[in-house]
Amino acid sequence: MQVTLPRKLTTRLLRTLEIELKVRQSRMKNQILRMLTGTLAFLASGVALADELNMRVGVTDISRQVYDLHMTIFYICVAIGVVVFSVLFWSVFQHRKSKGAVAATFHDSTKLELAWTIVPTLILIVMAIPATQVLVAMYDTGGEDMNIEVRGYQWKWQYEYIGEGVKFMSELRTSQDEIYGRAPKGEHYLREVTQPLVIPTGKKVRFLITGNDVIHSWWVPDFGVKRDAVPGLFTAAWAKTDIPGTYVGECTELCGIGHAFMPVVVEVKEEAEYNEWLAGKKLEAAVYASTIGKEWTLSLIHI
Ligand SMILES: [Cu+2]
Repeated sequence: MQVTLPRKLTTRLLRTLEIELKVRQSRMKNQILRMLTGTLAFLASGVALADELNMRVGVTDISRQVYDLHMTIFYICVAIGVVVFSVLFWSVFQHRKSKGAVAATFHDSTKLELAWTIVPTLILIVMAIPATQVLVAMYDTGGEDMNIEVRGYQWKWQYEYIGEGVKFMSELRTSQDEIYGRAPKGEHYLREVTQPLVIPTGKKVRFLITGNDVIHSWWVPDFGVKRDAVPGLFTAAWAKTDIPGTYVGECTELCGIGHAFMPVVVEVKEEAEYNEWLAGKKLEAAVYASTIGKEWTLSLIHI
């Protein structure tokens, strides 16, 4: 039996259906938009966080090369990850049990074994080329404009400007009260020293690094320099930058109870400013040297 609805009712019904459909479509659109915005926000925050957590670019040519190498290797790893996981998930999905997939029984495939030996070897060779170039540049310590001996002590650094007669200790300046919680921690807590190492801009500075008692490690991330300070051995590193500023690092070889209390602070000054500083230090050294072997009398002390 066929029921014929009155024309008016049919039109109203159709209209209601049309409105309902439009409402649903709009809801779905909103939902998709919300999902897309959410995903984009998630990705953006991920990128911002990754940028914050990523290795710093630094201020020397070497540190920039190290950063570029790090990013190149990172992108290669991401590409490998995408390929491997795509194949993995595709295989799991394509050969699922519900589709009636039956496990293959073959084993040993010479072609496959050759492929997964040769391809990773080639990838490693591709990675080794830029890595070797950076290492060679990093260890090219010749042609320097000046030499500084960096000597690690438990638990401070000594810097000696070779040929200049300037030598001083760089010790932690943070107070014991701050360390033991008897006073609020300052802005530069554990990252401040009595006398920073000072170097000029635009000069290739060679660091001759050694240890006096145990193994320390001299690390300035912004220079791309990190070298063990081993007693009885000198290792060389170098830095050259055009950007004045204060760069902080730390000892990175567990060297005893005060390991956390021997930061490295390097001040890079414009050449004129550096020369002025060096002249002051030389004067200080001359005054100090003049007191050695001097015979002090009571009348002198009274003056
Ligand atoms: Cu140390």
